[in-house]
Amino acid sequence: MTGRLVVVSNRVPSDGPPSGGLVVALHDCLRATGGLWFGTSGRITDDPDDSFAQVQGDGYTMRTFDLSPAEQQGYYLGYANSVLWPLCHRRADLMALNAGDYDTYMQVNRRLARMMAAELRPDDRIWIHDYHFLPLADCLRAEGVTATIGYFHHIPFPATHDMMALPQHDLFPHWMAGFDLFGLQTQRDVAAALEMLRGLPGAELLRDGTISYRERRFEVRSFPIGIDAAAFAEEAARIDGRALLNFAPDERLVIGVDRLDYSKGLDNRLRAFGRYLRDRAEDAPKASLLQIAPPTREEVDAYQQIREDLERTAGKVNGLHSDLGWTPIRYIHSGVPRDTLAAVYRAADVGFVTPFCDGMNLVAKEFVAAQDPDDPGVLILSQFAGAVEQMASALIVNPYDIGEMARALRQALAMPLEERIDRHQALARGVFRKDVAHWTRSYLDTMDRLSAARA
Ligand code: GDG
Repeated sequence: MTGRLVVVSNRVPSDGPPSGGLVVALHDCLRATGGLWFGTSGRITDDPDDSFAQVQGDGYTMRTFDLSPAEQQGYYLGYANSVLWPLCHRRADLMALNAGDYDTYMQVNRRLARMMAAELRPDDRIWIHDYHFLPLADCLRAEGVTATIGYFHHIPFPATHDMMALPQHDLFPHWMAGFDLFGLQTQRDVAAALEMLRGLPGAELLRDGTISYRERRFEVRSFPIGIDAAAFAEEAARIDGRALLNFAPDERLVIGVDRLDYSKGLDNRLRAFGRYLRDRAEDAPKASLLQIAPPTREEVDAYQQIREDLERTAGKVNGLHSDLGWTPIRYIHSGVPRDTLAAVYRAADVGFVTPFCDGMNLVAKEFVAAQDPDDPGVLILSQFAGAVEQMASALIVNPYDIGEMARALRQALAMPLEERIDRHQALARGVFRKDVAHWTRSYLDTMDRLSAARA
């Protein structure tokens, strides 16, 4: 075991007890090993200085920094969320390219590297999270940091063809090479990354799986993220979700839970549900769709249309199919507390998870963990969610094919108990074994192996 664990993520849980799988998992690791957690404070101040505020965590310390309004715009809303996010989600057409945003993104990464370098030790293990900080290792190297640095990309790795749409595409491998370990969600992502590197002058894929590029060597591997399945299952069984929902006894429930993001395939999902209602036989179960869709990144142009589209589609379906006592789509445009969410998953007959493109998709895993094993619901899962590599026993659908999704709903709602149990058991085995603790352990063990090999 080497030195301290140092985590970097865009936000840190400095406002209160950590919630959400990833944050809790990182919190648990840091508590066990002690260490530092760097990230933005969430405060936008006119003239932020080059110093961290210190927030005491449980057994570790958080160091937060403020952003200026221009940094929030260029680094966060601009390059990270209006360029890298769409690029990595096969929506290069939505990229808002703007040289100034790229410069600001680099400035924030350089500023953070400068501030961090003063605090780091050579035996630290540094674990950087997500696309906000792709160039951070390279910037830290420029500050003379020699410690082992790992990165985890929570979102998909872009296909080589899409990557060419990024004006800085030639820098991407250079950023990757600043890390010792470049972690991705799936085998599919690893294949995409290796394809890009294979064609690159100066890059060599060595026999042992490492990549040599210019002066550096690094590894690209997949570490599919999990959830804290045991805790989530316990939470789900605590409250009666059906009582919360005020449903008719014979009414069946389909659930969708997503940030309101164009990558999540929400409009097609609502259309597929409408198609199911249109085509269902007289005696088919009466099903309602509860779609929980809290808004995100509302300041980004590409997000403004989604809400309108969804409201229109939900209105159309409800207009066609509602009756005096029943509204088939319940659409909630705000977040719900985590314990309510867990209970509602458990009460649902179908988990409807249909993104066009998703790094992993934790909702699919949460839905499975929350089910009653003796009477489980059925998971319908997009072939384009990273989770599909581990969840072959779900009903796998193409989120562009409305008819196929409608048929999957029919199949799920009519599925006999025995088949539901078989499928659920197979899915639950993976979700409980490959939980978030397994994910952090396997990532950090790989980092330790790399540090030991370099020592
Ligand atoms: C990124 C990648 C990858 C949603 N609504 C509410 C709520 N949520 C929670 C869910 C789930 C989380 O938010 C969403 O996680 P996802 O994995 O589905 O998607 P992203 O936010 O896009 O996450 C993704 C993930 O990073 C981890 O690596 O899987 O592919 O895009 O936990 O439950 N939670 C509460 N109320 C809500 O209304 N409490």
